[in-house]
Amino acid sequence: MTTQTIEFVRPAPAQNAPQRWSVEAIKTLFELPFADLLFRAQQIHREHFDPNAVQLSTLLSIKTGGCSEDCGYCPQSAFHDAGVENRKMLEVAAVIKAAQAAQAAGADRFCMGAAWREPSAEDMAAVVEMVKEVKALGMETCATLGMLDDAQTEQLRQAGLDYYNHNLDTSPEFYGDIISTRDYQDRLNTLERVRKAGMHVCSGGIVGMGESLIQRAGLIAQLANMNPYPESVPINNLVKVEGTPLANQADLDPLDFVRTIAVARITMPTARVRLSAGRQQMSEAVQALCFLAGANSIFYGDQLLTTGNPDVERDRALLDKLGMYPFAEAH
Ligand code: SAM
Ligand code: DTB
Ligand code: SF4
Repeated sequence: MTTQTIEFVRPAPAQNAPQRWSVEAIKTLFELPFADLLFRAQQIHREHFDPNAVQLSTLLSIKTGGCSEDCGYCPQSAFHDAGVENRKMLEVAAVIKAAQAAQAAGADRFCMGAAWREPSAEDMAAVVEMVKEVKALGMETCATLGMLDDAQTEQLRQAGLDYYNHNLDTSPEFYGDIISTRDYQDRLNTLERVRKAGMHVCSGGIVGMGESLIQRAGLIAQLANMNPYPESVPINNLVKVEGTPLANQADLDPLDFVRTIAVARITMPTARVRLSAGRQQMSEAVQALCFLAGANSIFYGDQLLTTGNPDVERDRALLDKLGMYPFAEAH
């Protein structure tokens, strides 16, 4: 796989028309008859993408556990007792080895995640080295390290970081029910810095945390109304981890998850919409509906950060069964 191939499959930066989505208009999309919603999403998907191609992104937790934030869903928060140890940051060599293995298995993007509120100067020196070396392998690079200041954003850009992931997670109205240690505006500020520095923005959220329909619509409105909207939009289904405050949250109806993917596709036509956390708990039929609804990216590899993900063989078998293929292997 060459860098050139990866450049070719990357979608054009989102140059969205100055169309603003009201939360009400998005709620109306959610309430469409299921077939009408999926038809509309599929039409838009086909206008912008090969509908049978999917982007494969492998995640690696480069610093696990002991996080100073209190995000109610997260097993890595030091506020919860989810049995996740506070580990040291991985060595650069271990990260590169994992990236090479991911590339050999067919991943085209490698995302390095850290359980930090924000990186320290010392952390940044190691991450810069990781980004440079993963980039040199010819993979797309992504990192998710918490909040960034201007200097850190610039350091990452210069190291060759293609995408920065920082999720809004939910709507502004529901946010305070889930996280108290930093506010919504902090997240918007980090995303703005990433955008200004010229990196691609990866931002999405989690559904199934007990949000109302209007709050779910509110998350999509926040994302879709960014100008430009994120190039990459991960939609996570809450992974309920024992020991976190959301461990006993009621299951989201899987069809409501599919609807969220469809609404993301309709409101952000050229974004990679990633069917993200929660796939291990999802049937193949629901995953197939997500692809039909416009999802065209998945996390690939048997581990997310601290929780499981379908293994590579199982995902390859599912893609084969659906006549789908990785973007990087298209044409
Ligand atoms: N610490 C950094 C931050 O929060 O920005 C980066 C890593 S953090 C684990 C990245 C994202 O993972 C969160 O914003 C959240 O959307 C997602 N996430 C964490 N725990 C999850 C869970 N149990 N279920 C679904 N998504 C989860
Ligand atoms: C994203 O939106 N989801 C990923 C990635 N970006 C960093 C993380 C999912 C984490 C699921 C829980 C865990 O494995 O700890
Ligand atoms: Fe920390 Fe990120 Fe988990 Fe929040 S989501 S507790 S910031 S690792």
